[in-house]
Amino acid sequence: MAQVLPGERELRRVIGDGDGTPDRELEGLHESDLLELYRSLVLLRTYDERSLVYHRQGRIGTYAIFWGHEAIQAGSAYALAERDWIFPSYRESAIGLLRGIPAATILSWWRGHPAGWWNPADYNVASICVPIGTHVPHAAGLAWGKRLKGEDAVAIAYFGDGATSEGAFHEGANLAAVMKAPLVLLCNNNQWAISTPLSAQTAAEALADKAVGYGMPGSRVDGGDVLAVYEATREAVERARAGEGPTFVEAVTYRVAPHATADDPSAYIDPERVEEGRRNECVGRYEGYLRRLGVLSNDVAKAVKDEALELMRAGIAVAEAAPEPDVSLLFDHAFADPPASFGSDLAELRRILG
Ligand SMILES: Cc1ncc(C[n+]2csc(CCOP(=O)(O)OP(=O)(O)O)c2C)c(N)n1
Ligand SMILES: [Mg+2]
Repeated sequence: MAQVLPGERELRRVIGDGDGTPDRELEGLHESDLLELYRSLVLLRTYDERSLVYHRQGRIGTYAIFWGHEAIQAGSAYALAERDWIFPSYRESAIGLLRGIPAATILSWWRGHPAGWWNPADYNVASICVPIGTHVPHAAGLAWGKRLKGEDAVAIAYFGDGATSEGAFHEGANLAAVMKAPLVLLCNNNQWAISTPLSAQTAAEALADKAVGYGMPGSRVDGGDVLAVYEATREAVERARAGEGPTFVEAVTYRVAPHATADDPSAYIDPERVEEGRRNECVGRYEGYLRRLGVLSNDVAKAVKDEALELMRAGIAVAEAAPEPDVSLLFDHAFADPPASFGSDLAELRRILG
């Protein structure tokens, strides 16, 4: 386990560059695991690329693009067991696909339709969190609760570089460390919080340094290297399950897409740095690794892509076929015991909507 101390800045990598830097092989990962990870990466990439198209066609609303972040999401999720809980931010909106949440459900969420709701307990995937960092204490609390109940489930919370400046991040990280909650703090450091660069976000040299202040280990990995993310998360999960408490994993990448479909980064971003990031994107890097190992053929690559495209075609069709929601849905799922006023509130709403 890497204990990041000030001065240690090396990013952990498994995938080489196919040239001077050699590939490593990870113990315990078989060919079937490597291909499963590939499927996850391609599924997320396809979800993201199709979503951008659906947005432009007016079929979903504003959408937070995660192109280039797939390795962080697929690599870390693969290190979890089914009983472990995922707390996504809007940047990981589709991570539930890897737990069997239908594409139609997530697309419905982006359509602002109540069919985008799911019961977190059905998948051990919490609701997508849009307020920055507010889910970190939720994840810490759930993890702590699991420990108190003697269950060995772990929670993982995903958040960005910008979230590390939020009070909620501090509260969640501190509580988890003091209580030895089995939590993985997975920071997607894409070096931007909308238009705020990392240099204006923090005076820390590395975000992983923050772990030291909470008394937990931190590791720093190449966020474009799905296997490095997997390895670091696997170690963090083992540590959490062994009762040793939380770990901070900083996955370093670069946001090469707009923050969201409503953003125009040309006002603030360096186009050459974006080009470099696009050339070095994570799905292609992993494909290169698998081909060097002789594990991936053109036929398999095509079948995996076709399957993902079909899932999206079917998903958007189901989402678009959902009937207009009844306004009573606004009141469902909010309270176990709804207050008496709900009846008259709903009647009022129906009267206004005609
Ligand atoms: C509490 C709160 N404050 C402000 C915002 C507006 N906001 C939306 S995204 C964002 C930037 C977050 O950046 P980062 O944490 O780095 O995540 P990224 O979007 O890069 O994945 C901000 C400030 C918000 N959603 N919630
Ligand atoms: Mg960011």
